[in-house]
Amino acid sequence: MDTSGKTISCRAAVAWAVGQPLSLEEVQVEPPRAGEVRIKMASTSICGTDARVLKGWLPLPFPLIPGHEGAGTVESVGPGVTSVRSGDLVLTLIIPQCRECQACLHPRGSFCDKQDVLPSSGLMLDGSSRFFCRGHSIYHSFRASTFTEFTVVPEISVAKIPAAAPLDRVCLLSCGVPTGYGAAVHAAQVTPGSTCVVIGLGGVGSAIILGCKVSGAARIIGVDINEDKFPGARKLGVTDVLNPGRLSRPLQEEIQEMTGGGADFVFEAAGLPETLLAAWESCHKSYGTCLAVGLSPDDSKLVLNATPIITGHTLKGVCLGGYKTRDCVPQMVSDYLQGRLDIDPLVTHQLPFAKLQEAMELYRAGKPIRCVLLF
Ligand code: PAD
Ligand code: ZN
Repeated sequence: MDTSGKTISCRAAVAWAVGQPLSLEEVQVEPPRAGEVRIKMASTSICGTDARVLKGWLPLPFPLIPGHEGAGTVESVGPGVTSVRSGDLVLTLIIPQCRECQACLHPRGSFCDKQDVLPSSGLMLDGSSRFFCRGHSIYHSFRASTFTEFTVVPEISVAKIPAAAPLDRVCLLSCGVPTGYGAAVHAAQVTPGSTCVVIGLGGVGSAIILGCKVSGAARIIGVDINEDKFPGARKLGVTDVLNPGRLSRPLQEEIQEMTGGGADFVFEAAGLPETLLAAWESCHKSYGTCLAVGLSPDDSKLVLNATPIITGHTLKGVCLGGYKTRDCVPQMVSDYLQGRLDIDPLVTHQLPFAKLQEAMELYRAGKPIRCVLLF
């Protein structure tokens, strides 16, 4: 049946309010307007950012359809869309690339002005929503809602990927993997022989490990309060593990001693101000680099001692690996297809979309690195 130009009714997860369980509902998805793309989702995975949205740690308007890490097939496109057409395989992008704004035009800029993360309107670029449920207009999350059989996103938030890409895997390449891998390889430019620390060994932290390893790091210290994450991290390349809950002194003091004065690269991927401070204070004070990758709760503050700032270490924030997303994400999919980037170990769980509640439970229990939901 040709659905283009028509409103589609389908199943989606709606978060009606902060802290409430997700509710599987029948929703109406309007056709894409100018510069928009409607996607039939094939897979999505649960990213730490989604959990933060649902807990109210990020100020998004509710009710909303969560999710942003997804893969699917273009169902139809709105007027003026030229980069994809019906039938193309695509990934949704939490950070768009409009190729027109100051950030996009700058060689090092990646946080496109047309993003909807910080701050979040929950609406498409024209200020309206494409989702309806039981007579209510439903907000989008980051203009990338993926916990739905069909979604509408801006063309600038879509990465076209090769037709051979396995959609049940490459959804990870929509957010978590470029975020972590890019933080190590692209933003930090981890050097061979270096000592790296990764705080938070979830999907993003695991991708950071992949990036450190491929860059030739000699030592990778993995840090997590959940020791169930240690065996998987060791398989990916972590050489030492630390549980801050079992240390008799602050994490930064432990790392300073273990490394004889601080690490070359420290990645924060737990998304808390206290772990970010520990990460900063774990760097070598002269030449270390601290990468802030995790998203701390809205309005949390990072308070640094001002005097030692001058000693030479660097604090750098990085979003989606610092990549220009539409240019770089398809390249990562090609790297995966050609065996240069192995993301398969990161998919530890797979469930049908109908079992989203179970997947959320597994996430809350700290079980998966990534749980992929299949539509
Ligand atoms: P996740 O929940 O899979 O992993 C977080 C890990 O941190 C878990 O293994 C936790 O056990 C661990 N953790 C929690 N508290 C602590 C602590 N005090 N000390 C050490 N470890 C701890 O999430 P994720 O890997 O999907 O995402 C991690 C963060 O990155 C999160 O804040 C998310 O919002 C952020 C993110 N940022 C971007 C970006 O572009 N900057 C993209 C995607 C995710
Ligand atoms: Zn832009």
